[in-house]
Amino acid sequence: MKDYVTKNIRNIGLVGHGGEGKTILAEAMLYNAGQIDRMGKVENGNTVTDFDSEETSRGISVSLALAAFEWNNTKINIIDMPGYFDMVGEVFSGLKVVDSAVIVISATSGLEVGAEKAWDYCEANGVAKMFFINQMDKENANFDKVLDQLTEKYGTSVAPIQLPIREGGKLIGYVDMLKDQAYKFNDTKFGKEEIEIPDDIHPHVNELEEILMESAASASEELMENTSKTVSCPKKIQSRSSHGYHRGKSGSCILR
Ligand SMILES: Nc1nc2c(ncn2[C@@H]2O[C@H](COP(=O)(O)OP(=O)(O)OP(=O)(O)O)[C@@H](O)[C@H]2O)c(=O)[nH]1
Ligand SMILES: [Mg+2]
Repeated sequence: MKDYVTKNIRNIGLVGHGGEGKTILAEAMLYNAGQIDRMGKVENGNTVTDFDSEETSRGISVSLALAAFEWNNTKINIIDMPGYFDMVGEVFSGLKVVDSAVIVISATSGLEVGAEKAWDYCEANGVAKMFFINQMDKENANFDKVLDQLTEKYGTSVAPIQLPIREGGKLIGYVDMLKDQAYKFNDTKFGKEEIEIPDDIHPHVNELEEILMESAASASEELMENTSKTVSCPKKIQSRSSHGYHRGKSGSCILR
């Protein structure tokens, strides 16, 4: 891999309750970035980050593992950490070296104690965090329920940056809240096409946009002063809310 200057390196930890999909998320990131040709399976013991014999025999992560890929000229170092409590020492070690963390939550089981603990450990270590709501392909996935659980627990510091679009119980695309744009998946590799935001979720998007602005603004005084100017101008939210996320170490967003 080539050399990168510090500003083009990110160290990101994957944390959360056991079995929510951290290792498979790491695998999907590596695949999407072109770092691996095919995605492995935890059950087959052939993923990049679950490789030692205990992990492959038990089907769970036992120790933290590092993987790296390039995305938009930035080197992303991913540290996949175990979710089961017996291995919590690995999480403490991992959080010492990351700048930010993704707390992975299943859209079927919702907010579990392991995710709550991960949030607390990130707070204790001053690590910026975002939630990734995973397993959205499952029939009983319930994004809104998980979002409600998170806002109830963590207030307006949590705001969605992507919303799922489902049709007939299947995930068919998403709304990028920062770009104010909807996408539908298509058959090409990683393929997606731009679509209009569906009518049934349009009011929801407007409502959540305001929460997103408030959340970003609360992480930065400068943004707080400008919030009223930006709410009516969604395209500008992107740079401003990312700025708020990076400035506010406790800022958090929902990715999917
Ligand atoms: N359908 C579906 N299954 C998933 C998804 N993500 C993970 N899984 C499955 O869930 C199981 C657990 O996934 P892992 O990636 O090992 O979960 P983990 O969070 O890394 O688990 P620990 O490291 O042991 O805490 C595996 O059988 C995965 O194939 C998903 O998005 N959809
Ligand atoms: Mg794992």
